[in-house]
Amino acid sequence: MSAATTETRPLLFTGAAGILGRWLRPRLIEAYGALISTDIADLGPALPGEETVVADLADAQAVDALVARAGRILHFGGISYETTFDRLVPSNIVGTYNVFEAARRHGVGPIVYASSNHAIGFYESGRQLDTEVRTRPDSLYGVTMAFKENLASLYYDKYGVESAGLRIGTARPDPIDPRHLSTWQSYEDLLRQIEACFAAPKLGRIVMYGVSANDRSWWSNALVGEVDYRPQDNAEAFAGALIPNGDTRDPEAPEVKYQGGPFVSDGYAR
Ligand code: 15L
Repeated sequence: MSAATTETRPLLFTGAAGILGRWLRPRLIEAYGALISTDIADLGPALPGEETVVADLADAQAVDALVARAGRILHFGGISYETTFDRLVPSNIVGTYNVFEAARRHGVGPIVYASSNHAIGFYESGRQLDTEVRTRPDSLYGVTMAFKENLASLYYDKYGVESAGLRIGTARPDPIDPRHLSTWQSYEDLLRQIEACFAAPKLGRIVMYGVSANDRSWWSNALVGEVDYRPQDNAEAFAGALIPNGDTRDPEAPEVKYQGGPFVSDGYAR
């Protein structure tokens, strides 16, 4: 699809009924004009400039019909927490396959998609990671995020579908836990990163960390030259309130020792 078509057709946004989705929708309309928002859950009233479609990402035909009308895709749909493999497969694995396969078939792209820090959550806290490290999932959910990254890699190398995977840390209004001093990404920075990805002349099959400019960040996007993401927020502003007496957590507790925090300790049995 030509760059002009990419920009004149609506942006397709999956996962639009989620917490991040609801915050992003009006801002995406402001940035990109027309938006098709989809989710398996109720999307609420459509905003001016928005079309809402309730659809299951595991339904290949429904996804195909949505992608066929889109210019580019923001794929945030799926389960964003640890649960059973049976539940994760249709939502995160089949759903992501359906999005990429429809994009390939219709020549739609690029795709910016949510991966997660839980794809690398078994690295130790404090270890500095660049975007070339191998995945180290901390949960079945994290495995599905690594799957997305691998699928995106295949779809670029074999078919030329361009994408950017965001290994989102902790996207929320404010950091509320000592771990978030490293992992936090403000909503505004997440939007800046999405916009920077869509503005890049070429994405290839990049993966980036979704993180603000935190003094205590473990993650670097320095190797990703394609995207001009300049985060403006820094969790350090909350350090005095969160750890007034310094970090008193047990450094050997798995949720402290490893980057993935509670996703690591959930079921940890070593
Ligand atoms: C995630 O991937 C989750 O979707 C989110 O709810 C947080 O738990 C976040 O990671 C985190 O690691 O803080």
